[in-house]
Amino acid sequence: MPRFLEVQAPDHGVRLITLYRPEALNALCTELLAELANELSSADNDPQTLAVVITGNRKAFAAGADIAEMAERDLVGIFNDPRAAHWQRIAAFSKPLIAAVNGYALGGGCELAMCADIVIAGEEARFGQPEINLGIMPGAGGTQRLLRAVGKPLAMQMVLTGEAITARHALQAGLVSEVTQPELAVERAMQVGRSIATKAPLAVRLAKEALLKAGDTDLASGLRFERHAFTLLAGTADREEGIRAFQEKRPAQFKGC
Ligand code: DAK
Repeated sequence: MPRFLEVQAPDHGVRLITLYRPEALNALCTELLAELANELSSADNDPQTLAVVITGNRKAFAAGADIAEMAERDLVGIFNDPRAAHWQRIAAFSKPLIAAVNGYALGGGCELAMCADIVIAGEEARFGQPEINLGIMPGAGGTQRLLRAVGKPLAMQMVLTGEAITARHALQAGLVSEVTQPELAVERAMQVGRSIATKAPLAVRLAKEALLKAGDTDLASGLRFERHAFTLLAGTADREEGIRAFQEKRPAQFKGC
């Protein structure tokens, strides 16, 4: 049983994972990160799970890496930091990951939101990379993913000043896809997840992979990947079902094959 997560069984294909370390504003200690990486691996292998929503509480999605834990690590400790492998496993989750963010998403918390494919923010959410105030810099994607999401000027401003931005600013900048009232963020994220869960799982998986390629490859390679992925889907029963259902004017019943 995880100590720092609450996990619900899939609801219409969507598994809800809630970070639960309220006394430290969901600071991402190594154990929490390990539990999250394990939970996502298990969701990846579970055919009943077609998407995952990750959330925190009203005050904090996550206030970053655990500063007390970080203080104990010297250079060699950071060099051999087990958190890096947990972050890699989180980022490698192959199904759609939706973050429902309320409150603080700071440092590693903002980086965790950026590992998600879709981010829904409650209007009181705050996104920031305050590591610079601690004499360090982001270490889990906060320079690379943030710049790709919001562009150079805002990424520079956030990382170099450590100042957080509002949910509305994050929406305008492209860091989040929707802003809701705080109490509706999780339900809206679940709704988006349930919508995705009705689609053909192989098409969803390849579409996610192709979209992620756009962020880390040149256009010609990205287009080549898209073309191959598109072609692969021509061999699936779900493609046949999708087209037939359209022609027969009925909802498609996808099977993931
Ligand atoms: N770590 C540990 N404890 C934290 C914490 C954190 N990041 N954030 C908050 N807490 C704890 C506080 O110490 C306090 O505990 P008690 O004193 O009650 O025991 C409790 O949560 C409530 O916090 P506050 O009393 O401070 O609450 P306030 O409402 O007054 O302020 C705040 C909320 C979010 C503005 C403030 O707590 C704050 O500034 N927190 C720190 C935010 C921060 O600097 N985050 C960045 C951390 S550095 C890497 C991967 C990732 C990273 C690095 C490397 N590798 C794989 C290499 C990431 C680094 C970071 O995220």
